[in-house]
Amino acid sequence: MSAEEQRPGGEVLEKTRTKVTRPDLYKVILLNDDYTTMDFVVDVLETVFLKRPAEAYHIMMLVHTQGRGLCGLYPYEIAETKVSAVQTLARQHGFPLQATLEPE
Ligand code: TYC
Repeated sequence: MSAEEQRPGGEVLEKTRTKVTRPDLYKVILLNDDYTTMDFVVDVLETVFLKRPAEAYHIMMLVHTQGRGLCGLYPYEIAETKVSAVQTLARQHGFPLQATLEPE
C-alpha cells in the first residue's frame, strides 16, 4: 500500500506501508478409538506434534477419556501435513487412529 504526496516543486514523496497479516490457524484434533495403543498415540504426539513426553501422555489421556483432544494450532498446510502424517503412520502400524482439522 502506498500514499503519495504532491510537493510544490513537483516531486512526489511516496510512503510505503507494509501490511503484515497472520495466517488463519486450524486446530488439529485427535480422535479416540478402541484399537490404537496408548504408547503409539504418545509416540505420534511426540514425533508429529513435537510434544514432550509428559504433555504427550496428558493429551493422549484426554483423548482417551473425552473422545477427542487438541494437538495444536497451525496454518492450513502445516495442519494438513500433520493430519496426513498421523494417517500414514497409523496405517503403517495397522492402527485406525484418526486426526481431523477444524477452523480455529
Ligand atoms: N482408547 C485407546 C486404548 O484404550 C487409546 C487411544 C488414545 C486411542 C487416544 C486413540 O487418539 C487416541 N487403547
